[in-house]
Amino acid sequence: MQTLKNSQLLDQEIRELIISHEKVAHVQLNNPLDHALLILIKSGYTAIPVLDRDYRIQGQISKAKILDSILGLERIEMERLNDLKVKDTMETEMPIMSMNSTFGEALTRSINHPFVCIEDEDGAFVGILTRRSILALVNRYFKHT
Ligand code: 4BW
Repeated sequence: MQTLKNSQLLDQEIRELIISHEKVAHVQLNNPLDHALLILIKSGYTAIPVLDRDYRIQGQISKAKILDSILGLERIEMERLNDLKVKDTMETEMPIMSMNSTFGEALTRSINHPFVCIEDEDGAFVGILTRRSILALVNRYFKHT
């Protein structure tokens, strides 16, 4: 019986857990790094998605990556923030899932990634699934079974 319940949890849809794209801080490929740093600092997040002009997911950018990219031999070269673009610095290795993915897949991805981007069937950005929302559901589940 418990096994059946566990598989119901793992097989359930992720739709209701997604933070919608309107609420997700993001930047675009051609934005200069100073703009990306501004968005990261103002939003308070460590890393955020990078989208192209057609609203497709291209990668993610983090404060750590930006700082690393302007680290000179003897000083932090702040002037480079305006020369470098998001596309020069972003990470492209990141998980992307579809709306139809299961909670089990999301749980596995969240081990190594604080958030997972979700795209629709046309490849457009729908939103993100965060480790917080995944853990909250697991917590609810174990408290009520
Ligand atoms: O501004 C914040 N509001 C709240 N309510 N919680 C926050 C905020 N900033 C950070 N937190 C908490 C969350 O629990 O710290 C955790 C780590 O944040 P992070 O990674 O290192 O910036 C947060 O965990 P989470 O909600 O599971 O989010 C995991 C990661 O997903 C975040 C960030 O990289 C990304 N993220 C979450 N919400 C986002 C977002 N990126 C863009 N826009 C959003 N709305």
